[in-house]
Amino acid sequence: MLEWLGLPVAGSAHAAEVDHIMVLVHWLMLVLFVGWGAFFVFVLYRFRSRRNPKASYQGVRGQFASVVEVGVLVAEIVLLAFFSIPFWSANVDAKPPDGAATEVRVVAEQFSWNFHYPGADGKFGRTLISLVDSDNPLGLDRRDPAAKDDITTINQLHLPVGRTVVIHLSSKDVIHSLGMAEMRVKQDAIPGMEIPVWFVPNKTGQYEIACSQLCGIGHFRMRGFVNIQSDADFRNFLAEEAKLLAQ
Ligand SMILES: [Cu+2]
Repeated sequence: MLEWLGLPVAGSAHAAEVDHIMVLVHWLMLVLFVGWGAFFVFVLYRFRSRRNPKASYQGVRGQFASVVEVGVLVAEIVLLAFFSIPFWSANVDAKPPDGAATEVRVVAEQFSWNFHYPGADGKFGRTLISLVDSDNPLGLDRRDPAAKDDITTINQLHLPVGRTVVIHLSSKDVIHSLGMAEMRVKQDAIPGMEIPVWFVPNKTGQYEIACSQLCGIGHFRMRGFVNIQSDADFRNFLAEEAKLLAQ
């Protein structure tokens, strides 16, 4: 089944588990599709007007339909209770503590992705709405000592491979959604909220970031890239950005 789904490369540590749940859901849906489809065709034939000139107001008799309904319900409860909920608590709720991972702020806006790295001091500098303009889309206040070494990029997210990443996701305007199919990550960005998203990328390469909520007229061009790099390449990227900043 997994090969038939045509999923993108599995690029994060939890990807296999997501794919497994997707396979199970698709099996259930396939059985339902074939089952209900066959039942529909049967009903068309069995209750054709030639054989039933007068409509039956009683409809189907017998317990078969209820038994099938209960079977579907049980399958759905099993999927939820034994797969989805344990997955959620292990991979979404169990966020690693701040400071134990590579941290990035991701701020969505119509129609681009702003990335904010804390720099060498590991502290995110202050941001102010009053400082937001086209040169400073995050409104970063460089007078704040913690902001002096902060690195910002637009539409290019760089992350080291094999290390836990914690993204602090928010939005400047409307609801967007950070969709990184290869990372098996999708999380809405909601103005006024900072939502943590964490994962461990495990394949180097460049992958697409697509906004996954229709967020306005330019939604189609709200496209970024996540670059999963070796440790050395990631450190080079930070060093180069720091050099640009110093100039
Ligand atoms: Cu968007």
